[in-house]
Amino acid sequence: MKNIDSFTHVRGESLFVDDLMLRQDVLIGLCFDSPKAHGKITSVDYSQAEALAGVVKIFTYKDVLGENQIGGIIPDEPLWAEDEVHFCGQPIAFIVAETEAIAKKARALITIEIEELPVITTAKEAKEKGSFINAPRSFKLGDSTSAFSDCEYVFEGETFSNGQEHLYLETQGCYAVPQENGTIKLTSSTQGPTQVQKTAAKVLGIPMHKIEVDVIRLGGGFGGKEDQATPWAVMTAVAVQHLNRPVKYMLNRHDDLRMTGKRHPYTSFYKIGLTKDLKIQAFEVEFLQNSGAAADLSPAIAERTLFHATNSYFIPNVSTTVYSCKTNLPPNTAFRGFGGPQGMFVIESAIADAADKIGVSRTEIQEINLLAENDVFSYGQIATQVAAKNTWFTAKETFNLEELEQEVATFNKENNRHKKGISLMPVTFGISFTNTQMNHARALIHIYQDGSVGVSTGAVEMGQSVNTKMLQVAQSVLGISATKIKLETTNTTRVANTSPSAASSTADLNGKAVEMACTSLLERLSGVAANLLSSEEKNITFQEDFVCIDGQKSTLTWEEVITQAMVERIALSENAHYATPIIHFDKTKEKGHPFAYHVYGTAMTTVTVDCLRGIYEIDAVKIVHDFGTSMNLGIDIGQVEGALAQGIGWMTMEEIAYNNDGRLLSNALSTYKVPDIFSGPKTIETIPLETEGTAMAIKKSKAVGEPPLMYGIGVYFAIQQAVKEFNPNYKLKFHSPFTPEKVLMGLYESLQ
Ligand code: LUZ
Ligand code: MOS
Repeated sequence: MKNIDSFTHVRGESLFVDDLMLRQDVLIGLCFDSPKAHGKITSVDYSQAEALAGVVKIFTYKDVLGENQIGGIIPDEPLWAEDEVHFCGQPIAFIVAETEAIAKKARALITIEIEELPVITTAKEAKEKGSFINAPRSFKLGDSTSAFSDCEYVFEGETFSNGQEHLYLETQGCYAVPQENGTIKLTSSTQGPTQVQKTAAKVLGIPMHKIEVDVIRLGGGFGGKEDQATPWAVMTAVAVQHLNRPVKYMLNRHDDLRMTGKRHPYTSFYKIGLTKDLKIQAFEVEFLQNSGAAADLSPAIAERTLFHATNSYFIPNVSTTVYSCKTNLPPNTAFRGFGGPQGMFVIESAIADAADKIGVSRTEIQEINLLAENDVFSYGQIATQVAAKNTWFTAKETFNLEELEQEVATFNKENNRHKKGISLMPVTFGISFTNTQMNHARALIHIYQDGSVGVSTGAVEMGQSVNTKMLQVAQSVLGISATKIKLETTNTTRVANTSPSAASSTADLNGKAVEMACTSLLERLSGVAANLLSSEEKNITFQEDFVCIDGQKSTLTWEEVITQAMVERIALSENAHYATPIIHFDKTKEKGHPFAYHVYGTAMTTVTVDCLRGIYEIDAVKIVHDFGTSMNLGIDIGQVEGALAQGIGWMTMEEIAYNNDGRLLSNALSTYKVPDIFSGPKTIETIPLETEGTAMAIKKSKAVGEPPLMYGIGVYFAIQQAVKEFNPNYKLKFHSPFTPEKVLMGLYESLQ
């Protein structure tokens, strides 16, 4: 089935926040944010701005009737700064005016005095100064300290992976409209409608039932709208509470880039120990996460880093610790992979380091240590239905690795201007919110009396095609044609208390709820149909809009059964709740079974480096991916390709830069480069591994959103290998992104 949004997307008819019909009395909001990264606000003068014709009101923390607090995991973030600022771009006030032009003019008229305090921009410096968000977390397996003494090889090193801008096509924004009796309807571009509702209610000091959040779809989220869609929505809500007029706020790209957090940069220190036959016996890492100025989702992201610190490898002795370091950057936040990629980059770096120093190939070490059935992860979960080796060896064979290595060796011997590198990148990614209590969802299904069906869930459509998958689930259970089913907007008055659409789990959680609700409806309708056909209820199914007896199509239609159900006063609506079984985690022991299952895969990457200019091309990325039994291979392969491109961008060209004063330098698309059609791989090939799948996944079709992002890490090591081919004196560095400048430096460092 095609993505059900494709028709309106290509015609430009799909609706986003900015497409909504506005009420005539709408006002426009705009944030005034801190020009300094850290300091005490000594004075702010709004008088000139307030005097400007068309400015209706300028809101500050003083206008908050509830709590001036938007922190989720830790309550450490004000909606609007009070007497201190902690990052450049921190919201201080919210200008509401008749037009955007007036609001902008007003913003320029606000003057502020800040007594500056010392600015920390790096995690290392924060650690030195003891500036943390919360206490560190550690996972332990075996005894790494003693295991190192039995190792033939022990290597230590440092890695850095930079942040990443989400660059959703649709920027953050919200349209807030007063309803009656103090109720406010927010149409928000959020992955977490309930989070917006809950936070708005708290800040406004009103019950949650007075806030209705509606989400049509997002023009991309990638984690950037899991937590950070909230402040803008809450600001518009506060304004509506005071003014009783609709207020709209869409951030322009500059404001969005400056004010929102990104993927967390990590500085990490590793120690890896191997036996003579290259078995990794011990692995220790200290992760320094650059969390920014407030917690946001950092503690949860730090946790996912620990969960993925050994990637697809079994290591018997592991000790990992993560520090969430408080700095004066915008609070960093969820980004596809959620700390997992940062963890995996370190183990892959450690392996590359070891291989280089021992004088063996990286793939040899990787292959010997791949995870096998019943191996234990450092957090106590036993690996089952493991496909690490299966995807690895299938990739090697299907893509003729040996032959390719020969070709590349020959190429490198014959060419000096260009060098090629190859890498294999295995990925093992845990599926479920690591916070067990978030793993639940609901669906509400209405069958209308004409036989058409409306499906509501907590799933937010953000381009990942979750609505198409929900439709497929409903269709397959009910046995009716797709045209009879409509996916409704995600709305907190229809489906309440939702978890954000995140953690790759949205289709699983919401899909299971749709499946349950449809199954209940089907049971009722089978009874109605059985009566009409004087048949046994257990022999009744529906297929392609007709009732079947013992699998034989009858002439009785879906619509006729619905008509009869109405006559018999049978309920044609159903609500279902799904909570992932089995999973649990004990944070006091840091052990448990946090993931419903894992997704596996292996990518093989070939690159060509131009050794004169330092630029490179990605010849091909070929992937064997474990989809389980994919319910929509077109959509799933699309997810693999998109995630891969995003992972490659993170590893190669997307370079976030803040200056020492904490000001974002890469604040536009002229200074922040993302992959385009020219810089992407020349070839991407994705082969589904034939596996049975798991009953924990919806229709045995495994979660696909995040895992493939980490295939992009392979590109880093392929480039590194090519640089080393040209310059044997190059000392391996693990400092991403591997930009052409860094490649060029590497090509010519210490070169005689
Ligand atoms: N969000 C979250 C996530 O709140 N918890 C998670 O475990 C997670 N994992 C991936 C992406 N978003
Ligand atoms: Mo996310 S990183 O919002 O799944």
